[in-house]
Amino acid sequence: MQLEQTWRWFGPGDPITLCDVKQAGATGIVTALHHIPNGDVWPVDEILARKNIIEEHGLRWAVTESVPVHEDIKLRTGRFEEFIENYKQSIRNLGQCGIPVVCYNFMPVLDWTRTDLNFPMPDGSTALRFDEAALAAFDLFLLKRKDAEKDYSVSIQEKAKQFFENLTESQVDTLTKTIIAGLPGSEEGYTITQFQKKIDAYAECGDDDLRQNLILFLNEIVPVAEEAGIRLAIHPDDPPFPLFGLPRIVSTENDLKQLFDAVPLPANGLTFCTGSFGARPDNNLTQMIDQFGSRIHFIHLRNVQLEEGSRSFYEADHLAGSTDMGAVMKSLINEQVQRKKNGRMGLNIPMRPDHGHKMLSDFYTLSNPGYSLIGRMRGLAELRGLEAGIRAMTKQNST
Ligand code: CS2
Ligand code: MN
Repeated sequence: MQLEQTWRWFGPGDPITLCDVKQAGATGIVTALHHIPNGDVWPVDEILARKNIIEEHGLRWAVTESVPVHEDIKLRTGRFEEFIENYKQSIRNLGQCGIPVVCYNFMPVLDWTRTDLNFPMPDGSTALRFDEAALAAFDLFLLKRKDAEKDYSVSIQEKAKQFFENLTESQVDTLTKTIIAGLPGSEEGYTITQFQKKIDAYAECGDDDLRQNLILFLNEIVPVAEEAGIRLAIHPDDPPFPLFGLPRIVSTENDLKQLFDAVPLPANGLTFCTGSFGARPDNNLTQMIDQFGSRIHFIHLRNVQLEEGSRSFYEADHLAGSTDMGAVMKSLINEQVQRKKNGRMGLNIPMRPDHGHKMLSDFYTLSNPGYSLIGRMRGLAELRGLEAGIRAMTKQNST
């Protein structure tokens, strides 16, 4: 018994190869058919082709991350009925091909959001960072969103102004691209005009409306997943607080409770992303694992360093930062022990190092922001050691 060590691979175009992944020590692959337009059905032959490449390398396709949810589904407008039917068919097709877990998210407009992809760490590596003042600067002075100032404290507004005044033209361009052009795995990217239009579409959609739309979506897809032998794993909001006045519904323990109470079937599960939940000091991660452990179908392990007095954070080393990764790992091992006692399947919950620093030879090779080879390999190695150490100490060995 052990967490399954997995690695996100963006497919044949990923500069990091499956041979690299093998040497990094992962056995499971997390991937998606990124070339299929958002909303379309994933055909069986395409799924099988990807599965074959992975298996030819002696690896296993453990998790699909993500099958993206079309904006029309989130808003229940336009072609949402057709897109939900397509989503169901993709789930059935993945089930038929034996891929057991599907990760997805329900964040409006933007997938994960950062403001700096090259934040220097004291050791010379670089990290991803979210700076509340930089985000506010974009919102207030570039996007110029109506009433945006209501969403920021006076001190953040002042910092944003200063920050903006010191930006060169090329820094403005980089900041804009970083926020709205789409980070790895986001299937959509926008220009400022397109982005404003997308935000406007949510003018009448508050938290309760979006939550209702998610529940209606789950009512349709969870039974299909149960039947197809698929476990669904919603990824939390990253970061876990509202951006650009948009609704946010998967950020806290209370959000999770509402989702699981509304649709109790076991296939309605969670991607436990410590980096996302951990960016809110009021989220108690071990308590969340204790409470929703049986729902965790996929784990992202990443540490964030919170910065006092704002919502800013940077991605720290996996065993540094504001999250007590040892305590998290202990709780996850406990969850596995419970599962074993209950005779439950899915003991080897898939886990991946979620992002890594750019370090050493990462600076001389290509990789997607956050998805470096050496940085993630270091993260995975540290997490593997942490798990083995805790198991040795608590005699929860890996058999
Ligand atoms: C991000 C996202 O934090 C993360 O895991 O890298 O790509 C995330 O995996 C997706 O939003 C999940 O749907
Ligand atoms: Mn994550």
